[in-house]
Parts: sequence; C-alpha cells; structure tokens
Amino acid sequence: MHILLLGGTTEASEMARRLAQAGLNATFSYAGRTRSPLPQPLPRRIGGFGGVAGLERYLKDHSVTHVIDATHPFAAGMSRNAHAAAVATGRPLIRLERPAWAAGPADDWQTVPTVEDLPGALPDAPCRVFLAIGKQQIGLFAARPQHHYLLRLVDPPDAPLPLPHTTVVVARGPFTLTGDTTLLREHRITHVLCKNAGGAGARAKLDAARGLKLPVIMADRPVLPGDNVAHDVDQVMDWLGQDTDRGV
Ligand code: 3Y8
Ligand code: NAP
Repeated sequence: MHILLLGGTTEASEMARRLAQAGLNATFSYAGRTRSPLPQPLPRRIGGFGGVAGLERYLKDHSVTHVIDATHPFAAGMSRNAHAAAVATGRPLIRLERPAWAAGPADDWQTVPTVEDLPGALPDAPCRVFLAIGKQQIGLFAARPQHHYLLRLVDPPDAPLPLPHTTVVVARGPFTLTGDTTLLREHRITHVLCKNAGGAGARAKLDAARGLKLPVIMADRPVLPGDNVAHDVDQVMDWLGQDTDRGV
C-alpha cells in the first residue's frame, strides 16, 4: 500500500498524524504555495504534479494504491485533477471534506456563488474591507479601488499589490476570536469578505464579525467531482481499513 495524501488543510495534517500512527506507507503532498509549509510526520513532496498527465505518471511511478484528497474546498483545480487521474489509472480516491459553515440567527451574511462575485457585492461608497481570501485572487478587487483593504497573507507579498489602499497582516492560521475581534476593531473594518472554507482554522473572523455586528460577504464553494466523500478522519481510516485488512 502507498497512500498519496493531498494536503494543505488542518484536516490533512490530522490525517497525516493518523496515517503515521497506524504505520501506513504514505506521502504528504503540498502545492508549494507558501515559503515554509508545516512539517509533517510523513515524507513530504512539495510542488505541482504537472496537470492530470503529470499526476497519472506520479501515481504509476510511485506505485500509489490510494489517493486521499484532503485539499481545501476551494482547491478545485487539484480536486478535479486528482479525480480525473484516479479514474484514468483505476486508483481508489476519497475526498476528506469539512462541512460548510452555516449562518446562525445573529449572523449578517450575504452569500455569492463564487469568489469572482465578491467584488461586485461591495457597496459603491468607500468602505473598509477585511479581505481574508489569501493572495491568489486579490487582483479581482482592482475593479473596486475605492475601498481600503486589510489583507491577511501567509507570507509577505513578493510583488506590488494590485490595490491602491491596503494594509497587510502576515499571519498563518488557525486564528482566534480575541485576535480577530481586535484586528477588525483596530482597523475599523466595515465588511468581512471570505470563502466558505468551513473548519475551525478560519472561523474566528465570522464569530468576531457577529460580535461586532459587521456584515460578512461569503463565496460559496465550487462543485467538485466524485461521490466518495468523508467528513472526518475516522471515515477515511475505515475506508482504508477495508483494504489494509485485505493486505492491499
Ligand atoms: C500551502 C500550508 C494546517 C493547515 C492550516 C484550514 C486552516 C490555517 C485558514 C483568514 C483565512 C486562506 C488561506 C487559510 C487558512 C488553515 C490551514 C488555512 C485561509 C496553509 C498552507 C498552505 C496554504 C495556502 C493558502 C492559500 C490561501 C489559503 C491563506 C502551510 C497555511 C485565505 C483560505 O499566499 C498564498 O498564496 C496562500 C495561498 C492557498 C488562499 C489563496 O487562494 O490565496 N491557503 N495555507 C498549501 C500548499 O502549498 O499545498 O503553509 O503550512 C494551510 C492553512 N491555511 O495544517 O494547520 O485548514 O483552512 N489559508 C481560506 O480558508 O479562505 C486564511 O486569513 O482568515
Ligand atoms: P488549486 O488552484 O486547486 O490547484 C492549482 C494547482 O496547484 C494544481 O493543479 C496543482 O498543480 C497544484 N496543487 C494544488 N494543491 C496541491 C497539492 N496538495 N499537492 C501538489 N500540487 C498541488 O489549489 P490552490 O487553491 O492554489 O491550493 C493550493 C494548496 O493550498 C492546496 O494544497 C490547498 O489544500 C491549500 N489551501 C488552499 C486554500 C484555498 O483557499 N484555495 C486554502 C487553504 C489551503 P499541477 O496541476 O501542476 O499538479
């Protein structure tokens, strides 16, 4: 057995700990998006595979027997490639996906279909936006330069930002309610923009927004292929167990 664990989330790190504890042969894969990704208790590989064809080659060359897609719900490109490569090579694949966030009675959320719809949901009058979507899609907001953007990034920007009015905070989650409440208050934020990432690591800003009675504008998740989905690590271990018992 050789498991390929596509990582980059809290759940993927928890999955890695369980696979290591069970003594299973697995490789943890990062895209290489950040300068110093977390260490893992499994051998790591860092970087893209080179599309579906590259991933198919990797699966064959490394005798991968199982693929666990524990990437972020918005890492749609990776999830689509993993599904296509697994089907093409006949490898079993399971997606480990945390439940989406749902608004409570005290939440003031507006949802939009995609991240691309977030800029258009902002009011025209200048406001102060906490843009908690990372750095890859900041360029979308160049169409709305009148706002002041508070950006939280994992690494300092390595190129000039495409927005005229920004404040950058460099921080790696998981985040806390106290920390995010202070952040929103200190920067006089009027709107919180984010993705429906789910999970606990990015949830604090939503609870802070509720406490400060701030509106949240949230992008819904992309639809991903494949119907073999687990919502916790135990379900993935059970899925693997069916084969480890058979000595695959
Ligand atoms: C490289 C691995 C762990 C995983 C921790 C989780 C929690 C902290 C919250 C905010 C939202 C955001 C962003 C975020 C969170 C966890 C998790 C999560 C959101 C690391 C990591 C990698 C990435 C990539 C990075 C993206 C960016 C997204 C920042 C490691 C720390 C906004 C997503 O600078 C960049 O280019 C950053 C890119 C993809 C989204 C984007 O499009 O910019 N994550 N984040 C993974 C790889 O190389 O394969 O460096 O150690 C992982 C984590 N980030 O094991 O504890 O599980 O969600 N990550 C979002 O949720 O909206 C921050 O600031 O409130
Ligand atoms: P993406 O847009 O879905 O994927 C783009 C390309 O990045 C993929 O086609 C693949 O390149 C490479 N890639 C992505 N994840 C990979 C992995 N785990 N191992 C090896 N290559 C990977 O991905 P993304 O949204 O940029 O996310 C990148 C990483 O950050 C993922 O691991 C994801 O779990 C993590 N993350 C993302 C978010 C988010 O908001 N998107 C949030 C938290 C964490 P090739 O085509 O060359 O194979």
